Amino acid sequence: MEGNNKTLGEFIIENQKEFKYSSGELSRLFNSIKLAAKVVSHKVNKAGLVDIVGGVGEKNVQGEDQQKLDVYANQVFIETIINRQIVCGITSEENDDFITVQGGDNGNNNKYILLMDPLDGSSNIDVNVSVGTIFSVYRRISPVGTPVILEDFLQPGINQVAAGYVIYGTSTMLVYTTGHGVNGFTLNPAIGSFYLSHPKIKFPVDGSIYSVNEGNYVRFPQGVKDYIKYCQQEEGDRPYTSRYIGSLVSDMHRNMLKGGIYMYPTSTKSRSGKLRLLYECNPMAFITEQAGGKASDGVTRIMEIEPTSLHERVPFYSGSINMVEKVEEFISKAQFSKY
Ligand code: P6P
Repeated sequence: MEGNNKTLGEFIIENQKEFKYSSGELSRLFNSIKLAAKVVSHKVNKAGLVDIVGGVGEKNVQGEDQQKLDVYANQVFIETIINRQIVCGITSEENDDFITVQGGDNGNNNKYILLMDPLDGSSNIDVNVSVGTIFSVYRRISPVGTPVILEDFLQPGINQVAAGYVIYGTSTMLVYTTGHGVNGFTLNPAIGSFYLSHPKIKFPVDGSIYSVNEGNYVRFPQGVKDYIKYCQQEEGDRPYTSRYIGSLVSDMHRNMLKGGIYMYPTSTKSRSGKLRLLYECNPMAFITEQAGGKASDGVTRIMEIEPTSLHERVPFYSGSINMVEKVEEFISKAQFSKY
């Protein structure tokens, strides 16, 4: 305890029973994520001083320049998770295919799989803007004791057993859910422990912040253009405030605390949108819904989308329920008026 704030470890033990199917597995899982987050946080906070900023000259499966910290964070999370004997497979934004975690000589008895974006928003790294790690956990569907298969990773978001993010900002925070609400823990770097700083986070039902890359305005669907113009009208509590950091974890974290909507629509430049369903949209949707918000692709609930490939992209609208329903209304009207 620090003051009257319990540590992440104490909180997990107290809430162990909430993690269904667990036999101490939640603790082991989160202990590995906690450790990896501390190691990456240390490196991120020294990025300007140590030669780990900038690209490595490689491109990841998304065709994006891999930043050195991307590669580093990916390695740290993968190695830490594998060493804890808790998962049978891992999917990462940085890896083309999923990683099979070898079990002991009797095959792999681990029951969980992890999907992650090890360092989201990495283009912000060398300009000293907050970045984050996003993770999502499922129970495997293939038989325990056999190698993990692709279908284990292609489950809809409603099957998630845990999801969370680490935000490497002015302070490092771990925010997660196991389906019983959302809690935030802040790292005290002097001690190396995460302390419960944001218990039972709730998305305000309404908000006045909209987060979207307005540089793509001309490429957006008509309904999205109509909603953005609605946000900019002088009426009632509008115009709203436009806040867009270009780092999903940072934009979503701020909007969850203050009220707002994050949008990454389809556009004539990215027909399916940009964000990846499995390790960005689903975990952020789980957290959003557990905090009382809403997350959709503009029409369908994100967590009910049936995935078809590891790195598939979907349009993403997530945040205060009234704001998401408003943009869905504009999208529906524009679709309807087209015929
Ligand atoms: P754009 C970072 O690359 C990311 O995946 C999200 O973190 C962020 O919100 C978005 O892409 C920014 O994309 O096209 O607006 O620069």
